[in-house]
Amino acid sequence: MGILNFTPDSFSDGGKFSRIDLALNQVEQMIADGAAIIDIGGESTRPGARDVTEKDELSRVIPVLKAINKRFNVVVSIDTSKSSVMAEAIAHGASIINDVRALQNDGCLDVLAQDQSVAICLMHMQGLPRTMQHNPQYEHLITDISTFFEQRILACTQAGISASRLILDPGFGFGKSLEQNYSLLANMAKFHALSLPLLAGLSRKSMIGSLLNRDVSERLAGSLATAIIAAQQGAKIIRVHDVKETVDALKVLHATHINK
Ligand code: 9MG
Repeated sequence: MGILNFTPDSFSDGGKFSRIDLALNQVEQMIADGAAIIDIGGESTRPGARDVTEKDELSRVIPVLKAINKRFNVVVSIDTSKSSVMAEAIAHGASIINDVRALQNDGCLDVLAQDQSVAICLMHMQGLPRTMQHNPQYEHLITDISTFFEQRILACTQAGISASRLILDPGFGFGKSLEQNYSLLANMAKFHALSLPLLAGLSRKSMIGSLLNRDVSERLAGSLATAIIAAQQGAKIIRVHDVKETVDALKVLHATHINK
């Protein structure tokens, strides 16, 4: 899964047309590099990030979604927690809804229950982006996150959303300390007990920067290492910025499986 951030700081300048053009070039490159899914986000969920209005998020995400679907035949995922953005995205051909708030916001379950085709990524987050990294606490990291997943799966099925549409993501960096993040990565395979596909998003995250003392522009090697570990733990989707390098690394891993 290649990341396309469409927040104002992600493309340096220009009007809407040139920003969409730049995004399309980036998508074209990610597809050529081997991305099977493009994840478009119009809201920053970085630690400390502030909320975005519905109007702003819609005006960022929908035009680029339409442009991508017009030009490419690729699975598009929309990273949003707003029911109105979900509804519009589905109406314009999104195939996956990637919700870092796991459909807990008002109206999200209903919107996803009305459509039976799109897949849904339910991510775990403790707290909210603005404050989530202020001393996160767990009784038992893996059990607490598993319990959260069970509750959200139940909420989905009770709302009429089939569990077969769900993907689970433990949410690296979302309300987890450095130690908790690495413990989560080491134990990711435990979530297979819930019998749903797993997604891992680790690319360039501060858990890599803090461990290696690397600025965000210097985290490629660390990101590749985490991608491989997540894949070895059975993650089916790896959400990354550096598609070409990650696909190469995953091909090497797969060759060892084929030739075992
Ligand atoms: C939007 N976003 C940022 N980080 C993410 C992660 O780790 N997983 C998912 N599903 N989405 C993310």
